[in-house]
Amino acid sequence: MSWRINILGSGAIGGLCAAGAHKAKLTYRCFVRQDRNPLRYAEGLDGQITTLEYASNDSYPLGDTDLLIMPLKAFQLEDALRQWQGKISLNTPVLLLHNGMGGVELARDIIPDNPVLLATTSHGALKLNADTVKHTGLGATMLGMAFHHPKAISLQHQLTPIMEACIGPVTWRDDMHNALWQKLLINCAINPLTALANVNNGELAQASYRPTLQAICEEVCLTAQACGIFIDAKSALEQVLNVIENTAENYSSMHQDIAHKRPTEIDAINGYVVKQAQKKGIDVPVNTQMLLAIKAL
Ligand code: KPL
Repeated sequence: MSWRINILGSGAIGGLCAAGAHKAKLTYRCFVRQDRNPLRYAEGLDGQITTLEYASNDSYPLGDTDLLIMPLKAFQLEDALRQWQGKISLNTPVLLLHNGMGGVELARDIIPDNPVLLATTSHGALKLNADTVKHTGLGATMLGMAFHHPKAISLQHQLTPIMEACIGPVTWRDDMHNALWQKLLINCAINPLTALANVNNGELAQASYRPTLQAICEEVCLTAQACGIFIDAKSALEQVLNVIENTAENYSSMHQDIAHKRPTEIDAINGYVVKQAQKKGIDVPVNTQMLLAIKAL
């Protein structure tokens, strides 16, 4: 059975997925909204340029062996899910790939019968201009089910190799929610600080940022624990420092959004932590400060 991969949007991570599918000779097409330019080129870590395939601005019905990948911003997801909900069969797997939280709740609400997968990636990517994306840092991707589905095991076997080609290396996680909280922690620490200070990720290795990074990690860990997810604060800070080192040359997605005057994902990142903390009666002053400072920009 040959899968057709459908990639939504014109974002940097979607561009990486398309380039990976192209190089592996998989069948894929990219869809963008009517008013948006499609991505045309992807520059690999080795400098090699891939010319991407592009379907059209018109979405068309997707069947059971069409994988729909949604590498969108968290705030674009609701509209996109509503737009595609009538165009996909109930068996079409939908893969959410965004920073921050909130996608699972939307998918459960809008496409409750479809198999929904979640992915989170630490690959770095940058849009050089409207039609070119550049792979800026080698990362890894975690993949798992968003919620229970009877076909979960066969989907794991079918879709892991596909995603491996698109944006590997891929690790399948049965505890995807833990993985998402770990990525949330990294985004809470790196994204607002780089955007506010107008620096690349590597700058955050300076000692002056350490107390803020540590406070963010501690607050996120406390909130995660109250939500039933255990992340140790010490290893959390170590993880953040590792990502800072491995993506030192990258500008975070929030830095890029602020620099291009685009809406940010702050509500799904630090905003999500602040909301969960409020529900649990936990004080998270540094995450609140990040949220307010980014909103004020
Ligand atoms: O996910 C990222 C982002 O920029 O959104 C990190 C891991 C921080 C890499 O820049």
